[in-house]
Amino acid sequence: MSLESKKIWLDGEMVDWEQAKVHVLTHALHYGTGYFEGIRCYALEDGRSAIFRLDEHIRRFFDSGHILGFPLPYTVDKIKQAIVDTVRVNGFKECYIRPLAFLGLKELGLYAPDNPVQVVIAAWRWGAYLGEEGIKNGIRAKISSYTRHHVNVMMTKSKVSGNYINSVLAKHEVKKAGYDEAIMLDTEGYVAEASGENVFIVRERRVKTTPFTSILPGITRDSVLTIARDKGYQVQEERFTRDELYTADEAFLTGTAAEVTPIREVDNRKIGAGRPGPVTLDLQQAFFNVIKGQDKKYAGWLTYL
Ligand code: PPE
Repeated sequence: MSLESKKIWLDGEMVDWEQAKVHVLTHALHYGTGYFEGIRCYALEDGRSAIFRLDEHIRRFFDSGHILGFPLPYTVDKIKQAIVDTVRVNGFKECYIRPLAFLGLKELGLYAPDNPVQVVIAAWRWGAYLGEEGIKNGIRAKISSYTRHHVNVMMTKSKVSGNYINSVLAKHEVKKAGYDEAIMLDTEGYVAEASGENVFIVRERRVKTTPFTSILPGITRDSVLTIARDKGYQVQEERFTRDELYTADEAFLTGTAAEVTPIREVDNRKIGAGRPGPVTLDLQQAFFNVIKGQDKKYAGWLTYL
């Protein structure tokens, strides 16, 4: 992966990629006091490009700041325009977009109410997050020994930078053990989410995913739930246990970066036949059709460049 591009939007200006810098005493660097989004822009068949569910990502970006109490110092329209401009100025047909807001430079110490909230929007090319092979044939997951945040320890509906230490610990743990992705349990022992994705299971063609309680409310999760309902699948948002995951017919992950990635194995146990199942493949294909603009029913989810 190369993070390079021509320009990055920094505090209201387009600056050269090399110049998009902050001071080492920036508050967020010390305490994780930032929040971010991950958005994808896709090349469509007709030659245009479109950003997927931009309004929902912007809504969550503002929600994150509201929850933390460090609101964005811009309007929704300004941020939306800045995101579109960042993709355009870099000439990307397809890219991953990373808006980030964080407490900047003024004071250190936990109480720093007057530090500026700085905002960055960067974009780069990012292929299949869990690998092309993973998207096609499924990944091998492991339940992490690290528990997902308790809802009163971290604000899980806010995409806070500091929250991700928990994900980094889990991801490193399972990668070192030879697996592709970590699945984390909540403080009561139910399946919560993966290090950077939401989790779905399928049994007897019924689709189930974890409820909002302790997870990031994923926009891909919402898209897949909507598509599944529209296709007539029975859908439940209900918590489930680790052994229910083991005995599912199919399982998959959803996320902006990971898109829809099948899970073929959890803790060395095959899920179903050990390869992507029919419902997963059906939903994955439907999702790809939507993001590529091939399904007019969901055209409202695309912001054309
Ligand atoms: N849970 C977590 C913890 C999470 O980080 C993500 C996104 C999701 C669920 C799925 O949310 P959504 O993208 O709205 O469907 N993870 C982002 C960060 C990945 C990274 O490594 O950075 C992403 O997919 O962009």
